[in-house]
Amino acid sequence: MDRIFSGIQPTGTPHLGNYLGAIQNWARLQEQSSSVLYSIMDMHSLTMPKEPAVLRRNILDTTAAILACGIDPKKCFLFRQSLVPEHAELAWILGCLTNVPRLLRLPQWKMKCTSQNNEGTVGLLTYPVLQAADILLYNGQLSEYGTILACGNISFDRLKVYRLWSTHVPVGEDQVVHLELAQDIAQHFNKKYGEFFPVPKAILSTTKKIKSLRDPAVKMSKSDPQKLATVSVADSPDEIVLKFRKAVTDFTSEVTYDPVSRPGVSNLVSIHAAITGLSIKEVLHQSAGLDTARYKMVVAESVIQKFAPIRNEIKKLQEDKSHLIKVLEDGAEKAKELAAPIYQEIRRLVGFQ
Ligand code: AQP
Repeated sequence: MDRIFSGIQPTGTPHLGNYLGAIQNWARLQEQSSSVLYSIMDMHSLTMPKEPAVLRRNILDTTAAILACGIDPKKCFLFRQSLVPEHAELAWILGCLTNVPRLLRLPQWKMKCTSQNNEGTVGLLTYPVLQAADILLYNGQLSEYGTILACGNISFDRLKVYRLWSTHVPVGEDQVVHLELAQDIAQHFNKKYGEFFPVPKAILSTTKKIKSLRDPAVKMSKSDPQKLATVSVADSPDEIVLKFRKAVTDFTSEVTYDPVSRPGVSNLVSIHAAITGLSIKEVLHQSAGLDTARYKMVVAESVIQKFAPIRNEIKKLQEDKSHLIKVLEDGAEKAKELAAPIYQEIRRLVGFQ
């Protein structure tokens, strides 16, 4: 049986990149397995410190946005990471199996550490180990002891049933190295303590990284300080139009797709294709004859159409905070139920029990 695990950091309202690169895919995946876990990664978000009140608000805003995008708590377990402390406990165990030089080589460390003036924290260095724990916590081999069976005069001994969970993790390209680390850690654990973790597998999102509208050399990010760079799923039509109107392109007015020499306009084409479900070729065919100024408005309109119902739903959901809190708490209870037997077995294997 396959389990699916993925998460999002509550670092602000999700944006077009989060939607196209992750959440849209999550909505499809929740239909494909009865064991799907989506987590609001509040512990991860502390790697870039936030005021407590801001974090509290972001957790609920992210939850409202995810529900509004079609994630249904009846079809998946939607929970807040810190409500399941086994994530942190397992991260400690796995951290004791991970070499520091392996972490120092990860590209995200180098990039984020530079953005913190080369004074990265222990949390920033080791969060990929916490990511490994997030996945492996739901990925053990569960051993269940069935009841003693009697059949005629043949009695069976206690029946040992092994169920093998293999976890599939939907990831963007930039996260592949972190999933490889989780695979290595799982193998290291198995070598030291005996075969226990099936090695997790990546489901690569087909959507390429959506780039900043102000600088197509970098990805769209919640934490980008430039307000016009990021289109939030909760933006009004006027805000969306303004952001696309100001999107950085180049001096050629034709609409073409060439991410290397024309990154700005190619980003618009990628957004247009992903939001409408058309291929790049179909989008270019439809846009033949438009100049980039008019094309920006076509793309803006397609985003407005997609986000209008989501925006209305977010507003409704934000009015009932206690409902959002309950969704996350109920999800955490269910996630704990899945994690508990696996974590108990890990405790036994390492000698804590
Ligand atoms: N620009 C993007 N294009 C496509 N996919 C993206 N994702 C993030 N940005 C883009 C995918 O969204 C999921 C959740 O991301 P996250 O919030 O856990 O972390 P992140 O990648 O660090 O996202 P942000 O928006 O850039 O947040 P901040 O600014 O806080 O760091 C992931 O699957 C990610 O690949």
